[in-house]
Amino acid sequence: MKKLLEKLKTKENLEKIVVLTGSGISAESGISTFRDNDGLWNNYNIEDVATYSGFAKDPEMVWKFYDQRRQEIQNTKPNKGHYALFDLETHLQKKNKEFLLFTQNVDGLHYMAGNRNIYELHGNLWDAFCINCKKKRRLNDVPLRVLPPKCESCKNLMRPDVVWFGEQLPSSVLDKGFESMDCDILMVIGTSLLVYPVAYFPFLALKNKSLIIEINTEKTHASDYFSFVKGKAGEVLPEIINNLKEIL
Ligand code: BV8
Ligand code: ZN
Repeated sequence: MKKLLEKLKTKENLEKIVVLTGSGISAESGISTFRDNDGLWNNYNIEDVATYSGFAKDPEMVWKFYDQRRQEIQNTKPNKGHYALFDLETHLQKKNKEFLLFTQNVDGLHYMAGNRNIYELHGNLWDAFCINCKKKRRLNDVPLRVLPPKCESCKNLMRPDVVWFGEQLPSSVLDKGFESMDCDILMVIGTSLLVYPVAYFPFLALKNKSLIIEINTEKTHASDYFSFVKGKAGEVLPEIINNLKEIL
């Protein structure tokens, strides 16, 4: 942390701060990550629950998986790591500087913490859309009364509004992500950087000479290229952001 704070002091005219988060930022809110020991992918087979073919084979089972996660998330709230990012966005807005938050998370906790300039790269499990007419719907009932939910207009099957493996990310968020990697600072928080194409983002920022601050409870395959801060997001983010606010 000390080395990072020294480095920050040398930085001037910082105008654009970008953040990329993964499930690790929600861990202290009590939401399971994917690849930690107690992670989701240890208890479920990705093929069965996070691909279109798994959904087509057994929509009810996939809906149970997502409804189970919505029930887990419903009783949680943002943690200090989320609120530190809200604090940063508020501060940068007052200074007329740019702040963009890209998240791989589908839990909606960044919105709950008050952030607004959010790009949900992998969708949001509070929304669903019809596989036939694409009509979208916000899912407010937790748990869902009818599983799997049907489209109110054409009575066809609804699916969770998330990006499954093998599905393209919406070009609106993906293109915005790629173009935003030309920034002064990129903060990479709580992600194993194992899912593509999002895992390319920090390397693009590196090419653009951004300062990359990685916050994680353990080193990832890319940490040696970044300013790595070992720690829980909820514990180290507030201190880093307080120091950032002094120079922004
Ligand atoms: C696509 C959505 C192609 C729903 C998810 C190269 C290019 C393009 C694609 C690929 C490629 N190589 C391989 C692929 C295919 C695939 C892929 O990346 N596979 C991987 C596994 C190798 N990619 C895709 O399929 C993507 N689609 O590119 O389509 C295409 C092109 C043209 C036409 C058609 C298709 C789609 C990927 C999106 C998949 N959907 N989820 C849902 O959530 O259920 S991915 C899933 O992984 C989640 O979204 C999750 O957010 C994401 C990343 O995981 P992390 O967030 O990083 O979580 P993880 O548990 O791994 O790590 C947590 C980290 O936090 C750890 O490092 C831990 O140490 C740390 N931590 C823990 N506690 C804390 C902490 N840190 C700080 N504080 C703490 N307290
Ligand atoms: Zn429909």
